Amino acid sequence: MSNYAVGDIQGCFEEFKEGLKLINFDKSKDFLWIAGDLINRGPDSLKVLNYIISIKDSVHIVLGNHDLHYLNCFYNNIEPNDHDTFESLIHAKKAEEMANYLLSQHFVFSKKIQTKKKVKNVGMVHAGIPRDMSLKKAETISKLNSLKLKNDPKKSLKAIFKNNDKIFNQNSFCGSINFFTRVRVVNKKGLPDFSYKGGIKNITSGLTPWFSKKNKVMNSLDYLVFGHWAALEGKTNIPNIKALDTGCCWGKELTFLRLEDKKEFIIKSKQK
Ligand SMILES: [Mn+2]
Repeated sequence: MSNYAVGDIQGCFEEFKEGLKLINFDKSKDFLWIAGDLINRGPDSLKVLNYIISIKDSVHIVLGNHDLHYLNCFYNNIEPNDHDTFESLIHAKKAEEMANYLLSQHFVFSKKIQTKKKVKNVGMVHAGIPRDMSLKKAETISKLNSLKLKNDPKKSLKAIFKNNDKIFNQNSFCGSINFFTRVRVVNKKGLPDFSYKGGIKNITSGLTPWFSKKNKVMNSLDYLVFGHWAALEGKTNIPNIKALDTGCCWGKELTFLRLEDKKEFIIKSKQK
């Protein structure tokens, strides 16, 4: 039995299937951790989501910004923009069921896994976790957010994308969801600057990657995986925090990581 984490699939079904074959994924005993942004930008969002639902008892998912954007379009009848590639998902026969499946997923997830030497607690988020937020708090907020989303998807999705908080509040529904699903860099106070999308080298002064200072969440975790930030090319320079998005939908790679021994399995992208 193994646990494999995979970065942003973003509708890259062929690469995803090739990866599952390479790791010899067995849904009867393995687990697949999916770090969000399952869909959009790549060519086969519908196939990806259908397949994931077919192995749903063997997957752990956290939602990403693209998943939420899709849900917002679906529930609030918003036209996808020119770069979006989830049209087929919106008009699919089982669209309601698939959207409902996404709505039930986490924002922050953790689980204990058995490695050769000891039991390790591993966490997963799509983008990042505020530096002074404990794991317990992050998971509690994540659960409350999911309940609110499920309870009234129309209204709560509208709220996320409108984000009416006057001052950023990492504990609020909108603030926490935006941090968990969109953060890359933060200012000296640890507050997110959502406009920066480049790599580590060119970060404007006064801003740092969200993970670069001590993160309270790591007091309760041995290891944390996240996606979202393809420009990192898989590197954070921090041994127990791993960036998984290696830009498959941008023509780079799809990375699978076996959590027990940190072995990486890499699939070359078929996208241009
Ligand atoms: Mn993302």
